[in-house]
This record gives sequence, structure tokens and C-alpha cells, in this order.
Amino acid sequence: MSGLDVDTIAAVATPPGMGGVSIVRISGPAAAGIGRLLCGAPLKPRLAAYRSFRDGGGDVLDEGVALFFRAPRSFTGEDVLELQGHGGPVVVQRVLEACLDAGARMARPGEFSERAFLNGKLDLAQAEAVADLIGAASVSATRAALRSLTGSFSRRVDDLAGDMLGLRVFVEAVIDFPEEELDLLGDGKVKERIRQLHAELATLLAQCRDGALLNQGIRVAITGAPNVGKSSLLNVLSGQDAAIVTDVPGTTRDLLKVDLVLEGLPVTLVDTAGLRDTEDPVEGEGVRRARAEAGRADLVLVVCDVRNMRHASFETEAAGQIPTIVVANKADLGDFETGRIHESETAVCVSAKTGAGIGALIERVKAVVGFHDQEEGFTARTRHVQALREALSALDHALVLGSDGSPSELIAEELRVAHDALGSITGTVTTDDLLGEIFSTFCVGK
Ligand SMILES: Nc1nc2c(ncn2[C@@H]2O[C@H](COP(=O)(O)OP(=O)(O)OP(=O)(O)O)[C@@H](O)[C@H]2O)c(=O)[nH]1
Ligand SMILES: [Mg+2]
Repeated sequence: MSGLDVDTIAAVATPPGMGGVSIVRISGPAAAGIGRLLCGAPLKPRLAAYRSFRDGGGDVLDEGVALFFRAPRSFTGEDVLELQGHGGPVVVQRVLEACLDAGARMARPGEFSERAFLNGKLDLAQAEAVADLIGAASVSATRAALRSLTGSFSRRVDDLAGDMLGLRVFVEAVIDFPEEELDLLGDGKVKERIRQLHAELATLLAQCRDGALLNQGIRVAITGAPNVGKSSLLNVLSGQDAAIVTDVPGTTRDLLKVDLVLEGLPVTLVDTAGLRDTEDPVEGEGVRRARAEAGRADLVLVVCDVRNMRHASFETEAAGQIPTIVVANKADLGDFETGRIHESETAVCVSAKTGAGIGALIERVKAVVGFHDQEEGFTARTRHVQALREALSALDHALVLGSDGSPSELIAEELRVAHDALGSITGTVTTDDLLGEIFSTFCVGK
């Protein structure tokens, strides 16, 4: 981005509503001029100045602290002005309007971060981490986002991309200088290096999957026959009296969603109506919704009464492709004699009443979705996971091609695909479409 053809953007950087302080942020070549106009005098870079903020007609709109950052030493890499005023929705809006009158235009969502990326202040994965940190729903998620923001994830990706580049240079050299008679795969060195890269990519992918889970969480549906204790299970897992529990079968009718964090894993838990044939149209609609919910969940908890586990296997099959855990509830009332319901499946025995077995159930949930709340996980987005998968599969192809005596050009092409996939993560290889897609999901002011 050259300074000449760039316009100046402005937005309220703090959330809407009332608060102690609201910040209007301005970035671009006109930021210094706008600061001078609103604050009545030029602002010294990096010095907090207590000023009145005035509109073009000289009316005082607010007073507060003005901060000016001279390019390139700012978040966006451009001249940046921050006006910190009182946190009322009207007052901050008037300050913003004065900035717009003075020559700025409203920023699009994520445009500050986009400029930071385009000016080389952040790479793409770091810019995404800014949004992830803001949206983090748990302490583990903030830690993972911070690790990505400070660049640990990008460094790992860049290191791998660097190794990949080295390998490509070697392979291309063999192709370009056939007279040197470098034996590309004969001595096994290239294959060994591809295998090594493959292993490192696979490790990184495992750490990213956790990050993606941390970011997006999972949707868990609780289903089963009436009266088995589904709503009681939701209450005990969420630690709140969210759902109505009675001994009348058919108590729950609507879907009830509760967001919670199970030992670091964000979960949307959905209680549903007990599944049975019914003449009651209201209950019938509840049952229909219950089935639909189970069909779109990431994981289904099939609850049954420990003393009557017949229904469980039926519903397990009904759930089809979605991972399920059979939960045998009311363990305080009976024995758990039929632990194995399905050939491949073992039920988890709990009591929603006493809390027995709930810890083991949470462990099982984490195991089924493959979540380890490990210290070294990164906030990764589905985009990153896909790119790493693409790189892995290209390396797989390269290895196959290397074994069946295919021409080196084909191997070189697979390495290029893998290299580009890595580059798309940090943004060394991007398209405008991709950038638009990423930054439009950010909030305004970021
Ligand atoms: N002893 C015992 N009773 C339980 C347990 N869990 C639930 N109950 C009782 O079983 C009855 C039904 O509980 P709910 O949680 O309403 O069952 P549900 O599956 O949501 O029922 P519907 O909404 O009607 O489908 C209530 O009387 C609960 O107190 C348990 O672990 N032990
Ligand atoms: Mg219920």
C-alpha cells in the first residue's frame, strides 16, 4: 500500500453501549490533520494529551485523551489517532461524525487488521488471532489465541515452508540440470526429507485441531426416551438449574440450549424432548425437533435408564454417522449389568442425581471429539486445518509418485502444491477473495 492512494478510515473501537471510556480510532494519511482539527493543536506522537474534542464549527463534543502514533510505528503501520472520550453512545457517535466530516470514511469490519496485514505488521494467521482473542470464550482459548498472535504458530508454519522451499529448489535443480545426473530418489534422501516434513506437518495439524475446537466449540445434543433424565443431565453438566425436571414423561418439549466450557472445551449443550410416538401435536413437534437437532449435532449423548437399556441401542443406530456416547443414567437406582450395548461401544454409567460418573462422561466427550487441552495448542481456523491437510495430502502423493518411478516433474508439482498451501496460512500466498472473506468476519473497529 502506498501512502498516496490510501484513504483514511475511522470507527468506534469499543463495544456499543454505555461505559467509562469509548475510543474512536482513525487510521490513514489524514489522521494527523483530523487530530489537529478536533483537538485544536498538533499532537505529538506517543504522548497522551488531554484535550477538548471539537467539531468543524468549534463546538465542544467531548473531552478526553488523544493519542497519536506516527507511521509505521502503529497497529496498522499507518498514522493512527485514538480519541478516548466518555463512553456514551451519543457522545462517541458525534466524535466519530466529526472525524468523518474532517475527511475520514467509515471503516469496514476488520479493515484496521487488514491494513496491519497489508503493511506487514501482522501476518494473516496473526491477524486472525486478533479476532480469535477477542472472541475467545475460555481461558484456554485466550492462551491459544495469544500463542498464535505472538507468532509461534506462524513461525512453525514458516519453518516448514522454508524446509519445503529448500526441498523444492533441490528437486527443481535436478529437473533443470539432468546432465548432473543427480539421482533424485535413488539414494532415498529426498524421500526421507519428504517423510520428515510429513511427520512435522502431522504434529502441527494435531495441535491445530485442538485450536479449532477451542475456537468453534462443539454442539452436543442430549437425546433418549422420555423421563430417563436428559434434562437432569443438562442441569448437572451446566451446573445450573436451566431445564425443568419432573417425573412426568414428556416434560421437555422445546429445545433448550446452554453454552458452557467443559474443562476447556466450549460446548453448546442442547436438551431435547423425549423420543416416543405421541398423539399430542405439541409433543410431536418437540420430538421432530429433537430428531432434527440430533441430526445436526457434532456429538449425541444417548441417555437411557440404567435399568432399561433397550432404547439406547435403537437410538444409537438412529443417530447414524454422528458420534454418540450412550449414557446410562440413574446409576443410584440400579445396577449397570449390560455395560456393552453395541459391539463397539461401551456405555458411560452416571447419576445425574448424585453426580457420580459425570467426570468420566466429560473425559469420554473429550476423547470422542479428540480434544486434549494441551498447553501447546494454537488457535487455528478451519482454513488453517484445511491448508495443512492439503499440504499433507500433496506430500502423500509425492511419496507415492516417488515410489512408482514417476517423472520428477510430478513430484515437483506436488511439492509446489504443499508449499502454496502452507503459504496461504500466513498470507505469503493469497488472493483478494480470501482476504475479503477473512477480514469481513471481524468486528468494525478491529
Ligand atoms: N434417582 C434418580 N432420579 C433421576 C436421575 N436423573 C433424573 N432423575 C429423575 O427422573 C425424572 C425425570 O427426569 P428428567 O430430567 O425430567 O428426564 P427427561 O429425560 O428430561 O424427561 P422428558 O423431558 O420428559 O423427556 C425426574 O423425577 C428426575 O428427578 C438420577 O440420576 N437418579
Ligand atoms: Mg426433559
